[in-house]
Amino acid sequence: MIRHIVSSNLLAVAFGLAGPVLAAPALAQPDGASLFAEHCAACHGDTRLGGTGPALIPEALGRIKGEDLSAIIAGGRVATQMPAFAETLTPEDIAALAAYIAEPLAEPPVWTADDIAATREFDAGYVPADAPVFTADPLNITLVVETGDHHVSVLDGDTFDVLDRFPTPFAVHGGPKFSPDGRFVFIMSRDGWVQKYDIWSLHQVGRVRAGLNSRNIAMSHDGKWLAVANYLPRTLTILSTTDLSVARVIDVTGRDGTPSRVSAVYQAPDRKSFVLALKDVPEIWEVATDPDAGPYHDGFVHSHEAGMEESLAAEKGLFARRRIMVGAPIDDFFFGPAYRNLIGTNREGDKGVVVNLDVGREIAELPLPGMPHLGSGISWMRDGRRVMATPHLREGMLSVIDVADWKVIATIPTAGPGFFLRSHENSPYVWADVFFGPNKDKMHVIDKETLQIVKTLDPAPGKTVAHVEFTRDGSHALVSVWEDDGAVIVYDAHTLQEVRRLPMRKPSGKYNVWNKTRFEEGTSH
Ligand code: DHE
Repeated sequence: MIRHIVSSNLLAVAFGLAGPVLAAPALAQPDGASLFAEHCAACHGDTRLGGTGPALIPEALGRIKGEDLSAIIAGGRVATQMPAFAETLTPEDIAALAAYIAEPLAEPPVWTADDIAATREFDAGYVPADAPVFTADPLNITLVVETGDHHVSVLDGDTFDVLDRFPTPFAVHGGPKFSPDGRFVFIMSRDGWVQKYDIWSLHQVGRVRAGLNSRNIAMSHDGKWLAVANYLPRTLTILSTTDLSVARVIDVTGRDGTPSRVSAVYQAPDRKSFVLALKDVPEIWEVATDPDAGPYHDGFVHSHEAGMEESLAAEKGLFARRRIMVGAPIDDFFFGPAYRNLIGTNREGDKGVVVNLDVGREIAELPLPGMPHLGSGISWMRDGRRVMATPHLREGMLSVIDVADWKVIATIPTAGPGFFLRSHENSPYVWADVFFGPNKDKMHVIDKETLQIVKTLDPAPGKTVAHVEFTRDGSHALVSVWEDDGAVIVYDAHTLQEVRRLPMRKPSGKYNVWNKTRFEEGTSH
């Protein structure tokens, strides 16, 4: 409004319409907040926390910055309802809007159990099938998350036919989590929506918004509970998997009272617990998913090393919480055998810290420079000893660690920093992508015994090639061409020859029901 007054004054002056000659007023700067209210709030919410469109806050916009944000506002987003504003807004308006949505929210948002419950929605047309509505092996189904147009394709793992393709919430991140019987899958978006889908019926069951900005989800050992790790608000939401109702919202606050984001939550089935790392305070939490879960029973040993003692939650029972104090906040982590230890990385990404979950303290430290991506770690038996490997987000190498003594036994140079690793018990190879840099189109295949690269695949020159998943029996490996007009390439996992190429819209992760529900040893979490 102010801008319109200014422009009519200027016009009047320019054309000599006004009586007395006025000094030209200073040009008003476009106001991002008013522009947002006028043009964006209807879809993205008055509070910027999302509506029919996604949340527009720095936590959600992540890696989209400055000019890129302006370009999206100006040009719109293909295949979404986001229109182009280049015709309606000036470049200055667009820049002001981009700056406004990149600003953090003034106050931390509140999102209570009641708010969550109010978002629950179920598909009226959903009728649970008594048996799979398809003839394919239900345990060899592979889901492909297509982030290009926010869909998931349901693949028959034997024929590679697409059985269904369904819409997901905007910007799915992290691995979907299956119920232990492999029938249902839960999918999370960065805006905190959790979607439940029935694989047997090939039908969505419903959705709920469990957080406002979320990291990942974890399924409890018995399939009853789903934990949602949130950045906003600072909470861990626990949902009932049956009906997506809220079982508990746990405030994530350090022992000293500092609220914290959750770096990641994973299930520790052998311990009947969820284990989560806190991003802003030096604590790891263990939350019982069974009233009699191991660490919570009487007589559990306390250790009292300065600054690293563990404490048992005063309460016992379902969702009882235990804090483990560590030296520094942990960003992401990977479990050792039998879930006794975890190896985490610090936020600086230059070392690994091993925390023993039984005694509740750090037991080892190892050099892991270059931002190890431990959430993508995998483990296998090599020459009679269990090893784990992790890629590094900032260096072109893989670290291979002996998990008995937590020593780095090998460093495998790669053609650039990678994001994901995968193998299978029946495969002699580890597949490692090169996600970043000029060699992003390469995929290394590495011998699990010799730790040598045996082949480097280059299936789509110039395009990002990343993330691998195996079929149930390990006979085939599925690789993403991570582009909007991308593909999933099916390889014979032994001959390393291409068998099939399925067109997909920016396929990111792929998840095989068997490998995920049976904790197949070549898969991460
Ligand atoms: Fe992810 C998994 C964290 C950026 C695609 N990512 C995970 C997990 C964590 C994590 C903790 C494990 C969750 C699980 O599966 O339960 N990711 C982070 C980050 O901290 C980081 C570096 C910064 C961020 O923006 O959050 C990050 N991740 C990305 C991307 O930029 C990727 C490539 C594209 C995207 O979708 O945003 C990406 N992350 C993925 C995928 C998985 C994942 C596909 C699941 C891999 C799997 O095989 O399980």
